[in-house]
Amino acid sequence: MSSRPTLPEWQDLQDLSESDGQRHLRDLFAEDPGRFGRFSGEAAGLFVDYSKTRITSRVFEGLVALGKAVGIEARRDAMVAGERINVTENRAVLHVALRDTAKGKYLVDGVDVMGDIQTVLSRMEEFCGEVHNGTRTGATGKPLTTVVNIGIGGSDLGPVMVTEALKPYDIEGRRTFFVSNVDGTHMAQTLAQLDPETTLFVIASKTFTTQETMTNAESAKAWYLEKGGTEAGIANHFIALSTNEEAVSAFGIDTENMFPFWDWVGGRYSLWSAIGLPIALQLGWDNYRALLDGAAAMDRHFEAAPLEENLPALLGLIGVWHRSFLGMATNAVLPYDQYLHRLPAYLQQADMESNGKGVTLSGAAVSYPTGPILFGEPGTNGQHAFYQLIHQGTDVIPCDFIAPAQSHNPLGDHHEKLLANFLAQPEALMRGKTVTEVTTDLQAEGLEGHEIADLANHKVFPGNRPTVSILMEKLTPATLGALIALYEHRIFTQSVVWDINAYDQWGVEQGKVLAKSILPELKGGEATRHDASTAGLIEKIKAMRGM
Ligand code: G6Q
Repeated sequence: MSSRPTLPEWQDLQDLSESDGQRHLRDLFAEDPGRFGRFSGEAAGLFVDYSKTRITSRVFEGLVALGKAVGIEARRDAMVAGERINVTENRAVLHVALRDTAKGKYLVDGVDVMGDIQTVLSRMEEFCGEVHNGTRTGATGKPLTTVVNIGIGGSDLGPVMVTEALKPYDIEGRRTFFVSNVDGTHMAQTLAQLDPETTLFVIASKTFTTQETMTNAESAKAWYLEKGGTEAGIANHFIALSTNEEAVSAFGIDTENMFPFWDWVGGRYSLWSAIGLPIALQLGWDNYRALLDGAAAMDRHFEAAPLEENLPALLGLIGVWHRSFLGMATNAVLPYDQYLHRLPAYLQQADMESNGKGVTLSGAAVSYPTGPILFGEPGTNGQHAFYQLIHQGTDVIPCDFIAPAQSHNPLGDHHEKLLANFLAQPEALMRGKTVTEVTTDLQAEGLEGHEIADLANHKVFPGNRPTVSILMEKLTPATLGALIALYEHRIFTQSVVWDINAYDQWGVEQGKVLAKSILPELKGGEATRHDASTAGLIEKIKAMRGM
């Protein structure tokens, strides 16, 4: 059993969850005019307001005390020092090294990895330059204007999210497609939009063994050859981003055309490595570099700021408070920016794959809830869909509201309206609406007696629903980098408090194995032992496919 709940700091918070944790935010704001100033902060171009979360001064102090007791700072320093903090895979966790090239040294097993990082970054920069200026072309001499990234999970979601988020920075005339799903529809629909002479396929896979990616890569190669490409032309049209040189060669890509990264870069933390190449190809090197620099600015804040002022650490601690002490099981991420429409999907992986764990670092069962279920959609769309449950449902769902103050598309008063919603929702979720307020409103509408009594309870909003508001001047490569790093370090902080490993993913590995064993059976092979439901479904599918 995990020992965290035996810590006096944990027990103090347990006690506070019954008292301060039950206070209504409306009252806390009324009592303390300084609440906003005290519970907000700024770092790396992001302003973070956490005053509408369910904390009091005592809870804040209790959370910081817990953070110190579990050694957040020491674990952070161990991560940055290249210690093998991913204990179940015996790996260091050094995505911070990829973006802070100015810092000098990052060691793994006493060896400085900065030289390797610089070499790959320089190769990536040179490659982008050559593609952009036309010195690197397709086999027939045409410019490579289209990139198709073939990858899944961590080798897909980051680059997809970033290229969508930073569309205003696109190099004109360039297109990037992402194919992840093994469902042939994804590949077929993409291929239908391509010209083989101008397309560069980027095969992105840390292991270069992932079934979906290898299947899609083989289909892309077959298509290229079928459309008139030659074996020799593969070198012009296929490159690899991977850690597995042998498998890349075996696939038929010259390792000259492979951009490596290292086992200390986790898949879901890899957009800062060679996996980010499609981003740089679409946006240009300077914008990719600015993304890395934005993340590095947040890293510096995380590494230097005391816990009391450390935004990622505080958001992590508040997340633990909501999740483990107040029992809130979910977290909604609500970007009020259409360009951030893939952010929830990206963070879903970052958070749920990292902190969806039930045993401690030493393998003991945890006795408290860990990683929340994360979901989200851009505002204001979500308001017309699932916000109902957030306002009046029986579960309390902490929400992150994210918005840029300035729009890339200042069309009429659209942005003011967007921002008005960005502000109105957290205020309403915090305040709620009492029965007295509802009654007054209904009276003003001319209703009376039983009409009011029939409706009043339905129109009451309990409020006291916690939200964090994250503001930036504008969505730029730098602010996006900082935002992603803010979440990465928040997730890390939570894993330290929960005493779990945020950097392995045995559930994902299990999925990769499971499908492989059923595949031969679907192709007509001998059936192995299954439960009755799985066996029955296999037979049904075969029958439907005329087998
Ligand atoms: C990420 C996970 C997982 C992984 C994919 C793709 O942290 O490990 O999402 O990124 O399964 O793996 P490959 O890059 O090895 O193909």
